Amino acid sequence: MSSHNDQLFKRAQVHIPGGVNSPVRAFRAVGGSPRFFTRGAGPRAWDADGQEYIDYVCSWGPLLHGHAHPAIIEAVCAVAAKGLSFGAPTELEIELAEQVCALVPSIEQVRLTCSGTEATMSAIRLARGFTGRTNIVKFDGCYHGHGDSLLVKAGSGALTFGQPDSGGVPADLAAHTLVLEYNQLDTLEALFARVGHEIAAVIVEPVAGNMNMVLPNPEFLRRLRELTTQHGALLIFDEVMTGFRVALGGAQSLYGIRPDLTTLGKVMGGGMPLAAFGGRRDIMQYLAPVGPVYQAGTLSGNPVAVTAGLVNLKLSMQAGLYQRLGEMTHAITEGIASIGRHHGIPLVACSLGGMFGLHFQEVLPTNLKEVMRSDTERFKTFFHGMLKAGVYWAPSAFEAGFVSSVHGSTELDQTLSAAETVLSHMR
Ligand code: HOZ
Repeated sequence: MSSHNDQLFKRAQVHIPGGVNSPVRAFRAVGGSPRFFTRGAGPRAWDADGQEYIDYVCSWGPLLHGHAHPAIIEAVCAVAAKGLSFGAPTELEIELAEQVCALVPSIEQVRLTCSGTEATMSAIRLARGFTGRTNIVKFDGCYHGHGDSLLVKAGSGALTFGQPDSGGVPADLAAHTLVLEYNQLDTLEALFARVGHEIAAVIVEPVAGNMNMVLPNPEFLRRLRELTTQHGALLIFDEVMTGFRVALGGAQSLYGIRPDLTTLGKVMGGGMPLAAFGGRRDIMQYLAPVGPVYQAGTLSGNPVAVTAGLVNLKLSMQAGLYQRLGEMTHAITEGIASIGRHHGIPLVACSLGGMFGLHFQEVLPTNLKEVMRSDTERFKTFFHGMLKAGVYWAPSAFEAGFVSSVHGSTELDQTLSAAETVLSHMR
């Protein structure tokens, strides 16, 4: 007899392309039916068959304090009762803008959007408008949402499905996106020496999280800052994934780099559709209504989403939170990797704050080419074994994982014991 998940997946495919509203969710990279979730609480979530999972996807990052945190739910319900949307300003947006600027000092002004994609595509338009230049630089395997200019050699779902260059993106437009290898200095230097004066912006995930997780070489980030400054190009840090997740001040606070523009999302919205882009005041002043670069949104700054974000950030400011989160994430991921190696399976892990990568190979990759050496067949076996044991992992070898502040020692023990069972049978 097929499960409720199977039945729902079959039904979903009739009226929704692929049965999902975002491709990676379809489980195509791992096979089987996606889990249709019915509820979540803290570090756990339950599917349509009533199966319980420890959740390491955390809605792909936003749930820094787990599912349905009581403080967030209470605040969201209270504000929702007063009206869902006005299409006009509210005081809540000012509070969130003040909070974001205080926590991320490179952001002097900020504009709220509904998704990370909107934030990155708006940041690119703003950079082009500000500099009067057209070309942008991105890195192979970095994903910056699905805006046309950015779906070139993209990571995440585009990579999972082997289509890093999407159909429907005009070749003329893609030609203005120059792609380099992540963490590689010589090609970066050479490109800037050749056409630095034509580059509007370099956009980068300061910690890559859409080709699994890849740590930056600090020198790579430092040189990016120097070269962009020297050539009058803008440096955009895409911190949609890393913002308020690897540290309260984002990856830029850990690596000591001040980008010109930053994009944020995920944790900033606490699970609601909310994102932002912001940065230097002189650049942000190019935005309409004060400047010539247009950008808008009916639901931008939505009061319910902003409230969820405000409470999520407030919870994130508890003393010692990122220290504890980092230790827990490290214990879980290093624990799994060492179990793998103990059983003769090449497995390495990296983590920062509540974000992690697990690669089925001997050494930590530093760019996409190296990421591609991972054993995706082993990942599939691991994924399904863990799923069966009640541990929910991202259904792709090319996604990062996430731990919340409410994952505790019970989740650690249960996860490691599941990993022992799964990995010991995988040789
Ligand atoms: N591309 C997203 C993760 N990097 C997946 C979003 C989703 O399916 O919700």
